[in-house]
Amino acid sequence: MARRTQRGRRIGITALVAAALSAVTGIGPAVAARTTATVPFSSVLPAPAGATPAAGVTYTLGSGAAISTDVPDIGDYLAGVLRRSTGYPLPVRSPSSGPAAVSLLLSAAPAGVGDQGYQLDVTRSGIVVRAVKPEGLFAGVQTLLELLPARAASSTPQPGPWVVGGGRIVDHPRFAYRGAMLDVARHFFSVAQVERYIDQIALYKVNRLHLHLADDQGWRIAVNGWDRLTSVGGSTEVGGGPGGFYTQADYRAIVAYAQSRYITVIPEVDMPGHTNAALASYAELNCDGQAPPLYTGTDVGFSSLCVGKPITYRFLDDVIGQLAALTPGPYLHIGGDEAQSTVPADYAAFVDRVQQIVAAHGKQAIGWHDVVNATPLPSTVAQFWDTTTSNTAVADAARHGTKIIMSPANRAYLDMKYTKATPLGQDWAGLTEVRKAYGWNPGSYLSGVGEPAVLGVEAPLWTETIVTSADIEYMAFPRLAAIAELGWSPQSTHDWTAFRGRLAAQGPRWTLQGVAYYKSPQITWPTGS
Ligand code: NGO
Repeated sequence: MARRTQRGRRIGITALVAAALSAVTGIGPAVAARTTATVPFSSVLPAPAGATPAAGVTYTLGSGAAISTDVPDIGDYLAGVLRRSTGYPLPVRSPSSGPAAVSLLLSAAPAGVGDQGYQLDVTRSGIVVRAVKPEGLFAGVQTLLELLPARAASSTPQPGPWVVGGGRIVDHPRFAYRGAMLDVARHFFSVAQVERYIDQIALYKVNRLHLHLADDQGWRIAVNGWDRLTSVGGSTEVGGGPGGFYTQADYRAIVAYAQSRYITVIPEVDMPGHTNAALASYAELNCDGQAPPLYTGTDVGFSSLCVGKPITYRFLDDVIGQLAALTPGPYLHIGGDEAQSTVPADYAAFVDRVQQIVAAHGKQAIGWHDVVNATPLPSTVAQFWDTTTSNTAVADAARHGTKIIMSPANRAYLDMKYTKATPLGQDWAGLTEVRKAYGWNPGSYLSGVGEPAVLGVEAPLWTETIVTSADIEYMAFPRLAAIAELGWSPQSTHDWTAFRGRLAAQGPRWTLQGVAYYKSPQITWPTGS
């Protein structure tokens, strides 16, 4: 009995290795098990700007491998991931203590990689990542992790060998801003759930996490002096669940965790509309002095802060001031969308005034593109979220210097259903299968908004129908990877067939990581993923 169990287990592991290898090579299990096939450079997602494989050259990470690094935290991150899957000790040390299997260096990177790029060399004697800045080094580490066999993504020890194909990758992003947004207002997500998502998006070189912290259904961030925002406004969510909120300490923990993955958190408090939770918490914020009831439905456009009352701006100065103090990055998002309950003149006056408050606290405002109907400050960024490919007001703003973040709802919204049969999500912007999410060019999509006006791309996940981490993952993956690639990779690499292959290679990794991704029939997922 014991022998049979033992044998069964051994067969299980062999099959797992074969499946993992066949996953990355496309070779059948019987062949894959006998080869030391490496992950081709063409599997790296997002596609690098330049990659030159060296035929016949490989490097094998052995049990005695060490990591030397100019940035200890990045060495620890890499070692932390690989210790779990390899079971090797992987000591992390300074480059001054001699050569190591993996070197992460802030020296001698080609200038062309800029602040966010890197160069990665795999030779017979080791692996070297070079960058100008730590964020570039971190991006290079993500590429290295993708070049290791898929089983490196496992959180439990897997059998070697850990072979990496030789060559050089010189890589840098197309856009500086590559974002994901999570709506924690419609449904609340805990610090641990947000950190889980941070870990997942970091793999694809996403460097901004926009948190939608307040909406009609919930206020999710503690503001000193305004306790009812969270005790009342944070007490429910869509469907009437318990809601929740972040203390400022919780929020700092999210910001620090994101920073450790080179991701900047951008907080959003939506205004003047989408404010029922605040209006329900404080009667004095309402023009008629009456607090409305809490709201747990999914309608939009029915609430507005009282634009004419001085207390509105005292309130916003406290909110924006405290958020600014919690935010190391340059941006605060002020929402500004769907203000159907605010007359246009009031809306413009309100947005103009709020931009000044943001500036007074040392930050730049981002607003949904509706804010171009006010007078954007030169520093204000507009986030395009419509389903059209032309918008005169946005094009005019871009012509006058406003930078644009591209989140077209019918391409980049992760809450749209994939197909009619998708159990989660909405379809107001259409159905968005992976090919549609990938098939557009952020640098020319919106007429009159050319590449120089585009700061980057962002994939928002609104959570009217999203309740668990598995729900997040089902809607985000694989589409988040598509938007991340549009943000990072040069347009010259844009190719659906090649992208399908890169995406397929992620399947076994997501499976090992326990990511509940959507197995789109548009992708040929490897067996066992
Ligand atoms: C719209 C709306 C949100 C919804 C979302 C759902 C924007 C910017 N405002 O996008 O309130 O949650 O659609 O897809």
